[in-house]
Amino acid sequence: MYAPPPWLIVLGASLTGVAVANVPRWLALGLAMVIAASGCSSQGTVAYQSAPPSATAGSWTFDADAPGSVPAGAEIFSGSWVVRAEGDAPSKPNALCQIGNAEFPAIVLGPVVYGDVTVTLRFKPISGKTDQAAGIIARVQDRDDYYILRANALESNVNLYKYAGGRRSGIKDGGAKVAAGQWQELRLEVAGDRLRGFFNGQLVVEATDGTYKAGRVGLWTKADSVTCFDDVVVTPGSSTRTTATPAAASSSDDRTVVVQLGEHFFDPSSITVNAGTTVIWRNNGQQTHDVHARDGSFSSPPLDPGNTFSHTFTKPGHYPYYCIPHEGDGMVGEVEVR
Ligand SMILES: [Cu+2]
Repeated sequence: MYAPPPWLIVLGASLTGVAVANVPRWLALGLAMVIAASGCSSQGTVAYQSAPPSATAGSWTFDADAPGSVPAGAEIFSGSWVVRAEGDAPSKPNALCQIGNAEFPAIVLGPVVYGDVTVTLRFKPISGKTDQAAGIIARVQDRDDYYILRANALESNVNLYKYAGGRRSGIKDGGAKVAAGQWQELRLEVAGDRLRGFFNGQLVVEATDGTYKAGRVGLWTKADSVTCFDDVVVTPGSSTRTTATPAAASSSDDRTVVVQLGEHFFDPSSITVNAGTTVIWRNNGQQTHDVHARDGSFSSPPLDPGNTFSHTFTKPGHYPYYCIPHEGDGMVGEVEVR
């Protein structure tokens, strides 16, 4: 006959009050439940099933935030995040930078919950011996559960990850030549269960995962990465379009060129840029205009006065474009990429 050790009798009696003879069976059941519970938590916590219809676009240039502060409404999960002046920021003077050291520094930018969403930003990896990472997090449930798209200047890749129950697992890797010390563009589109990562306007990684349906958005780095972020634009829906970034349009960055829209012209109507340049069209007119490439390689939504649209040209070529309502009025332009 089985004789339980004295500590087990005490444990069984004090926790359950069951008869001593039943302790081994109770213990086995209890262990099974603990194993099952920990298995569940590694699947991640799902806090949001959908987004409220009120989810609106947001943009962050950090230029109205005081240096040394954290942007209003942001929530730091991990790491040391601070607004500071960066001399070469795409929109001057400020950027939001991660300057500390943690396993996975992360910050949520605001309280808005999005379902399908597109997050576009500029980033500059500055230093880091272990890592030089820059990431976007989306469908954030809490500090332990979200999707990550991250670029790494040490590994030359742009990868998708799932963070669930505080554990990171790879979804898919994509190759891209990420440079240290340069401002580059990263974009994450999440639509349904499809995740797409873009680097400097090029699709570099695509996968599906159905764990998270909706959530907040934010920024991410890894380990000792010192990384700055600027011109974050969050748009509900899966559109690749970018609107309402007036600060970006005033940039004097030589990798950024601004074209004004008026009645009924583009100014300048003909530009020549180097590959990798981002062109920002800004509607300074009184009417609604738009920007459409003849080859379909870029296409804006209707741009109300004051709104902008941007496209990064990565391949040399000739790119004529036009405004749909005013093409007949001669509202056409062209970009020469060398
Ligand atoms: Cu027009």
